[in-house]
Amino acid sequence: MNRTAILKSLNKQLSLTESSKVLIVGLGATGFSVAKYLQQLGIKFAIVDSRDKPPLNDALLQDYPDTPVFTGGFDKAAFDVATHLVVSPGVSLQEEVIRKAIFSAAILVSDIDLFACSTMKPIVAITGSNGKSTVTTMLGEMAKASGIETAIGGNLGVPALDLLDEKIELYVIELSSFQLERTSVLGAKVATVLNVSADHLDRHADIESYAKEKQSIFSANSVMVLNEDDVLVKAMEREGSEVLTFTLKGKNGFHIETQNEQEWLMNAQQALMRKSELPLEGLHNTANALAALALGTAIGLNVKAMCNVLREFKGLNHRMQKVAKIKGVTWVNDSKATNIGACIAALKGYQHKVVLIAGGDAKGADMGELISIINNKARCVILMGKDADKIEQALNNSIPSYRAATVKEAVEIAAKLALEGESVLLSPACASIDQYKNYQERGDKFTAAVMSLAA
Ligand code: UMA
Ligand code: ADP
Repeated sequence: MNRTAILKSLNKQLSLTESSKVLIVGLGATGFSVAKYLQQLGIKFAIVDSRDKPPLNDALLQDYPDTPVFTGGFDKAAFDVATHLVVSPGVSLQEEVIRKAIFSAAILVSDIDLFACSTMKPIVAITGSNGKSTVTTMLGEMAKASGIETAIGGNLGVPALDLLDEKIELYVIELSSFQLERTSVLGAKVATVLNVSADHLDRHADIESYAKEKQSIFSANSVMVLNEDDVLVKAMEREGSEVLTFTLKGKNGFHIETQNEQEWLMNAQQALMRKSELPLEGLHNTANALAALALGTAIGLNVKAMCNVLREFKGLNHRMQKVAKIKGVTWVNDSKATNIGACIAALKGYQHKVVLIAGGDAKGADMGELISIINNKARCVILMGKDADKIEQALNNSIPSYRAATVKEAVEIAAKLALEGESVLLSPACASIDQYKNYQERGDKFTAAVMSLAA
C-alpha cells in the first residue's frame, strides 16, 4: 500500500490522521518500530519510558534527533496532549496515567493495529500459552517452501511494523495476550489459539480474562484453527465461522491414527506423513505439527511441501534443546518454559527420571499444578530465583530439593546429583526477568556451564 492508501486506512479504522499527536509508551523494540513507521508517514509523535535510560534511547535520538523523548517516568503532560497512545506490550494498561488518558478520550492503538492498517496481504495470526514461536516458525517455513514470499515476526522477535514490505505475499504473526488486549483491527485471514494454560496472571485478572484476550485474535471473517483437546479453546468456536481443528485424542480434523502398526498424521481420512518422521520429540510438538498443518491447509499450502518442512524441522533454541551428553547424563535446555504448561509438557515426555532445575518469576501462577508431574518424573529438584519458595512449599518435602543462587550453580549441583541414564532438565516454569535479561540469557548461561563441565 502507498502512503496515501495507508493514511486513508488509518483515518478510517483508527481515526489517526496527519494532524494527530501520537504518544508512544515504551522505547523498546515495539516503540522504536512505531517511531520509524510514524516518521515515514509524517505523523507527529513523542515517546515516554519509565526507565531513566531505555536501551534504544541513543539509537532513536541518533536517527530522529528532534523527537521529544521523556524518560525516567511517565510524563503526565505528554499524555495530556496525546490524541492516540501506542502502548508497548510490556507496559500494563492499568498504569494510572494511561487509564486516565484513555478515559479522557485518547485512542488506544497497538503496533499490530498500525500494521494491519498498512497491508492488504493476508495475515495468519498465532497465539496460545505455549507453542506460538514453534508453530509460527513451522508455518513460515512451510509457506516459503510452497513458493510464497513470507514474513514472520511479532512477539517472535521482529516487530510486525518492521516486516512491512511490498514484495511480501503473506504475513505469519505471533501475538501475545498483551498485544491482543490493545489491538482492535487485526482482521487476520486465518487465526489460531493453540492452547490456554495459566500464564501472565500478574497482568490478567484471572485465566478466563486471559483466555478472552487470546480469543480476540479471531475477527468476524477469520478462519478459526482450534485445539479440540483444550476446553477453553474449544469454547471459542463461533457459529458461522469456518473452523479447522487439531487433536491428539480424537479422530476428527487433523489428528493421529494407527494404520498397519504405524502412527500417521491425518487430515480427516487422508494420511499425511508418519509420526515417526517428525524429528521433534514430545507429544506437544506433535500437536504443534498438526496445528501448523491445519493453518497451512487453511491458506492453501501444498501438502507435500508442508510435510517436507516438518521432516526437517529440528526445533528452536532454548526449547527442549539437547545441549550435551556427559558421562551418560543428558543435559537439556528448555529455558523458554516460562510457565507451568510448558514445564508439564517437558516432563511428560520423559520415560526416565530427571533432575529438574526450576524457578524464577512465577508471574502469579499457582505452582501447585506442577507438583504431581514433578513427583512422578523428577528424582529431585534444584530451585532458584524469586519464587523458589513457592515451589518448595507446594512440593512439601515430597522429593529432595536443593537451592541454587544462579543457573550456573544449579548446573554444578546437578552434576553431583544426576545418575547415569538420567537427564538434567532446565525447564523453569517461570520467567527469567528476576535474575536475567531474558530467557535466552538464562539458557545461554546454562549451556555455557554445561559446556565447562564437559571441558
Ligand atoms: N517499559 C516502561 N514501563 C514499564 C514496562 C516497560 O517504560 O512498566 C518500557 C521498557 O523500559 C522498554 C519498553 O517499555 O524500554 C518496551 O518494552 P516491552 O517490554 O514492551 O518490549 P519490546 O522491546 O517492545 O518487545 C515487545 C515484546 N515484549 C513483551 O511483550 C514484554 C517482545 O516479546 C516482542 O518480541 C517485541 O515486542 C516485538 O513484537 C518478548 C516477550 O517476552 C519476546 N513476550 C512475552 C512472552 O512471550 O511471554 C509476552
Ligand atoms: P511460545 O512462543 O508460546 O512461548 P515456544 O514454541 O517458544 O512457545 O515454546 C515455549 C515453551 O513451551 C518451550 O518450553 C516448549 O518446549 C513448550 N511448548 C511448545 N509447544 C507446546 C505445546 N503445544 N504445549 C505445551 N508446551 C509447549
